[in-house]
Amino acid sequence: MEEVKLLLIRSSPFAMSCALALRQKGIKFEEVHENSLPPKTDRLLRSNPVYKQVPVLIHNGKPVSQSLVILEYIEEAWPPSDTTPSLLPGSAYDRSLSRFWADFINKKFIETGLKLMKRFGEEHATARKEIVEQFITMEEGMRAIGSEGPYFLGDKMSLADVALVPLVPWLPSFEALGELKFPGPEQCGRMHKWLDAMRELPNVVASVPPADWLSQYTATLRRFIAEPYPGGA
Ligand SMILES: N[C@@H](CCC(=O)N[C@@H](CS)C(=O)NCC(=O)O)C(=O)O
Repeated sequence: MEEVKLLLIRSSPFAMSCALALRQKGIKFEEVHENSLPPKTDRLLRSNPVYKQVPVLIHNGKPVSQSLVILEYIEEAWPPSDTTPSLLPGSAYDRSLSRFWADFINKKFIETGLKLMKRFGEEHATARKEIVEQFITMEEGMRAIGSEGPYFLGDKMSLADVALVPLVPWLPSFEALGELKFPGPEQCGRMHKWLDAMRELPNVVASVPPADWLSQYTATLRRFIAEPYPGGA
């Protein structure tokens, strides 16, 4: 009997991607909620001693960390079969595209979005500008691939979609934290088609928190980051 646990915090975009990948593969797993504020648990420090961050996948007692590594691990540990879908497209070139966009989303887009919550001043102003540019870059990327969608590369979900799924609940938070508005369907039709399709999927709904809850949480956390000890010395 396999034992699969995912260490996460509910707001973590990277954890949402791992949870969706597990659900797409049909793998039963336990969600283990870590502290969203210090202190970190011994369990987290032991299982991810290098980065000390969530998400961590623990498969039969063995920890795997860094969400892109976890996603690749899930694809390899539960390989495609008649009953298990692949998270990668069929051709080597399309697989490279899916990995390329998953990497861009993970290292650029989501990290820029998190700066809207954590950073102030010039860094915040730069992030506000960059995140809108990156949204448009993804629209252009989808159009260059040339498929109708609704997924990033076409009619099947792949790593690029799994990496981007945190945008489903985080979009209103990014807009509020950055005091910005992403381009609408008239300018970014493929991105909005993607968002509309992803919002309807039961595995997505199960893997992301409600957008309203997240907006309140991120606004509170930003206030806390700005002034960790209100009224304190
Ligand atoms: N590159 C990592 C990023 C993970 C990450 O930033 N995790 C955040 C939550 S979203 C975290 O654990 N932050 C707590 C900390 O860094 O102390 C990945 O893709 O897994």
